[in-house]
Order: sequence, then structure tokens, then C-alpha cells
Amino acid sequence: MTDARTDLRIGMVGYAFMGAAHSQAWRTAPAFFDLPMHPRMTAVCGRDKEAATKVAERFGWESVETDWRALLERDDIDVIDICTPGDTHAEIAIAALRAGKHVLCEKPLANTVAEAEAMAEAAAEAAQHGVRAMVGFTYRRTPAVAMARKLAADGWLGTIRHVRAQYLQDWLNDENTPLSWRLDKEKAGSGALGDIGAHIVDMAQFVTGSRIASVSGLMETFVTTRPVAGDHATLGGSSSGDGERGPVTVDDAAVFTSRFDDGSVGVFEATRFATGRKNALRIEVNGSTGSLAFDFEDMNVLQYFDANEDPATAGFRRIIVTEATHPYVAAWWPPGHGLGYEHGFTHQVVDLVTAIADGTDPSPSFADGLAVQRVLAAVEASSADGTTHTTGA
Ligand code: SOE
Repeated sequence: MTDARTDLRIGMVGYAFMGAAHSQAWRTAPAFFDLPMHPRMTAVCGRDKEAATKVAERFGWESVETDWRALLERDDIDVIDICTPGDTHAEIAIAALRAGKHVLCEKPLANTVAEAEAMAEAAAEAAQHGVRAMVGFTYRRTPAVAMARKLAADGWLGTIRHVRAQYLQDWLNDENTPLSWRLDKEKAGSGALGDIGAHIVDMAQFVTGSRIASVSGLMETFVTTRPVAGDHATLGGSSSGDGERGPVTVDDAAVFTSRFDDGSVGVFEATRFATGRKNALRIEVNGSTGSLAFDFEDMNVLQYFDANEDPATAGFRRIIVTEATHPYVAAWWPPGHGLGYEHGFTHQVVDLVTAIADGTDPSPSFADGLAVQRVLAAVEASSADGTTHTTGA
């Protein structure tokens, strides 16, 4: 059977954890969603040819490149999907946008505000020529989170007063968990703050529709050296602890309080040392007429409290977000069957392809990514000098 829709030819840079998540999304999205263009997995790019070839075979990428510059030169590539560590995002994204390629870039957008500003500027310029850019805050696309935003925007919470957000993992608690790029400031920009704190900053701004205007932060590194493990180590794992140790140059935990530009206040916590918490990305928003609460460890549920109900019987209700009327759900399984971590990446592909086909700017944009970056930088500055820092929002 032939497919009359226009192909959208994807070139993905990087192929580790995020590369696998994006690969499954490019493969799966057209099978479950009726997309306006047809994504083709045209090329995967990685410096290690053998490893990139294995990924190509496993996920169905049609060709392999070992230099991202070669990928940008190919006229059979329409989208550059950046799944590499943060220190490469700015260079690749700006070059790709200037080459007329749409860009999807993993979070956080960059390692510094200056890089993020240059990227947002390049995206704004490219948009004038119909070239689109999106940053990958995938948790926005968990159906329960998309629904939380809709309820907040539709007025179910009234005036928002409090945001409480946490991202808690424990994969670094073992002091012999080896070094990886996520523990190297040069490559990752920061530690818990940028890796997982960035997600809750984006989610809080997304759900409430307001921006964080100022912060007071504290950051700490609990384990300052770890076994050296080479370039390809990904999350977790344990070494014998006998070998050479190298320095951890990022934060293990970051906490901060904030003021939003609508007058509400927030408390944020990001750590990879919360023993027993595996991927507890939580947000609670309290408004004058109701509250919302979400925990990714129970990701198909959104809790809602209606402050207008009779106090005698009022209480948080668990909305199981698995019905066809809920965001993104209709394309998947029969009602009640639930989704997982990978579906956020698939929904990201759906939204990006739709925006490209419609000729609209996708969300979150590079400007949204820059706003998050400014919050991260303000938290770092505040933690360093012990004062409150503004973000410019
Ligand atoms: C590691 O902490 C990590 O993989 C993050 O880098 C991802 O963004 C998050 O989705 C899961 O945790």
C-alpha cells in the first residue's frame, strides 16, 4: 500500500537512552496516530559507527552517519532530532536551523543562558522561513499532565496560590555508582538541577500558565568522587569500587523556593538521592476553588479537589486518565488500559509533526526552553551567594 502523505525525513543525533526513547517514538507515532505527514527514520548519527549501526538495525533507521555535520548537509533530511549531552545542543541546533532543518532538541535546552539565548534567537529567525524548533520536555505530554493544564486554564482551580513540585530519583545513592556524562558539568551543565529540576520547572510553568520570576536556592553534592566508567555509561549500575575514582562536578540535589509572576509561590526539590523514589515527578497546585496533584509513579492518575463541594464529603478524587476524552488517549488502547513513560515521547512526535504540517510554532518552543534555563541559572546563582535572584520573567 502506498502512502500519499508527504514524508518528513528525520536525522537523529545520539543513540543512547534518549536516542532509544526517540527512536521508538518515531516508529510508533505513525502506527497509532493519523499524522498529517509521514515520519521516515532516514538516518541515525553517532561517532561510534558500530554502535550506531546496531541502533539503526534495532529500530529501523535507514542509514548511519558518524558526523552530525554530514547529516546537516544531506538534502534528504528535514528534521534534526538532538539526543546528545547538553554541551553539544547549541552548536548542532543553531547550525541545523541555519541549514533550514526543523529541530527537536532534548532538555534542558542548553548548558548556559548564553547558549539558550543564541538558540532562541536562531529559532525565531528560522521561524520566519517556516523552520520549526521544539525542546523536549516530554512529561508535559503525559495525558494526566496535559489534562491538569487544561483544568487549570479552564478555571477549575480559581486563583492559584501554591505550587509544590518535586522530582525524586535514587539512582545515585550508591557511592559506587559510576561516573557518567550526567555527573560532568562540562557536558551536562548541572546535575539534578538541569537533568530533572528542569522538568519540574517546565511542568509548573506549563500547568499554571505563569512564569517563575524569582528564586532562592540551595544546591549540594553529597558524593564528590565516583568510579571512572568511560564515556558510554548511562544511568545507575554499580562498579566494584576498587578502581580509579574521578570527581563529580555537578550538584546531587537542588532545592528552591520561588515567586511566580502571577503572585503565587512555589517550592521545588530535585534529587537523585531520595532512596526508594524511582521516578517520582510530582506536582501539586493549590488554587482558591480547587487543587490538582500528580505523581509520575502513578502516572495514569490525576487528583482533583473541588473546594466548592460540601466540606462534609469533599476530598481529593482520583481521576483515572485513560478515557478516550482525555488528551492523547483516544489513539491508544480501549478505555482503562493506561500508558507508560515512552508515550510522552510518542506524543511529542505527534505534536511536532502536526506543528510542522500546520506551519505553526510548536510548544515548548526554544523561548520556553530559554525561560527554564534562566530559572536554572538563577537557582545556581542564588545557591552560590545566598541571596534571592530574579529570572527576568
Ligand atoms: C535521568 O535522571 C533521567 O533520565 C532524565 O535525564 C530524563 O530527562 C528523565 O526523563 C528521567 O531521568
